[in-house]
Amino acid sequence: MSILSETHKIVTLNEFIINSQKGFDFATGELSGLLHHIGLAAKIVNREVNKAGLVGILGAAGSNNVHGEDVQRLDIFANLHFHKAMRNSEFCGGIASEEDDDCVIYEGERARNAKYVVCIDPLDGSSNIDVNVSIGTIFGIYRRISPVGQPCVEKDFLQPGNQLVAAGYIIYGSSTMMVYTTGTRVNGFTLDPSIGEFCLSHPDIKTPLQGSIYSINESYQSQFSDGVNRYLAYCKEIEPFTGRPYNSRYIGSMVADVHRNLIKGGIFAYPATKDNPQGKLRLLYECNPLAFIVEKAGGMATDGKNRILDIQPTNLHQRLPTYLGSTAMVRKAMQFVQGEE
Ligand code: AHM
Ligand code: MG
Repeated sequence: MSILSETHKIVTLNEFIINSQKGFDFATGELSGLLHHIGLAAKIVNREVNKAGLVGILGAAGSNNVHGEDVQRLDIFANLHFHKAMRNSEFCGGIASEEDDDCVIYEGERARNAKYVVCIDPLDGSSNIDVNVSIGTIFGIYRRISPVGQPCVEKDFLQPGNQLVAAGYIIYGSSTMMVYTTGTRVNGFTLDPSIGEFCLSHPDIKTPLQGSIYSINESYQSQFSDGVNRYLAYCKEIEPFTGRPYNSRYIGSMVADVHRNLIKGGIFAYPATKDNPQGKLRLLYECNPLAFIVEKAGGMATDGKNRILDIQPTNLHQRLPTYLGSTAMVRKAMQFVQGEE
């Protein structure tokens, strides 16, 4: 007779979402429904990302494929499918997406009565999309502030990250993972393609206080401030007691860089440059959701001075300098950026 150990029980994303909801007496299931639909869209996008290498066979973006269908760019495809998923969930009043100039407000009674709005970068890491390097989806979910019963408005999306109800990312990499938090623990689920389910693989992720990886595009060195350049020199100094020199790792897909550092410990930075005084990354759908996750895993996220999650957005696509990851490393970087080192 063999006994199946409790520890080997497979927990799927949907089972996990439903079980988590049971912990809240007044939960209506709407947030659970949203998360379920995000997981569904992620699987559809994952299927398409996996086919990206077959472009020569299936047809390049912008052309017709052998079936006479339009071949879409993957980022447009991802945007469309996350829109579809959110609209079909009936729990989302609208989306602010990197792919759309304005927020998209859904019509109809269910959308007017929906409690939540979503900020999303449907497919981040555009330079890596066509070359088989990890890319990702980033999302943040807010409770709307406009009255339920009316269409959502732009100010529903312009909330500081400290108001996030849930945030997460999907990484399409050597395996596909969804990592999310509803404000307590950060949990990671790996897609098992053989059964088509995300399965709990990384429960209660905690990021190390101190790591040994720094992730930054050093080719902008001539455009960084003196403080940032002094910090880069510090990362490369030989100082065995503090684990330096740190390892340089930069994929150019924020989700992949942040995910690796979250697990192993490290700092990810995209500072201001002379050409882009606000950096490159977008507050609403890149920085805030990842800052929320990093903080909930025990890390820290700042623009060099202020906590990212406390910044009041004024514009859907606003950018900001970003430093996030292991708390001790981010603190040190801030000292350099602020000229204290
Ligand atoms: P994107 O939204 O056009 O994909 O740009 C965001 C990406 C991030 O994932 C990544 O960290 C950064 O851009 C890389 O930019 P750079 O090539 O300037 O280093
Ligand atoms: Mg992006």
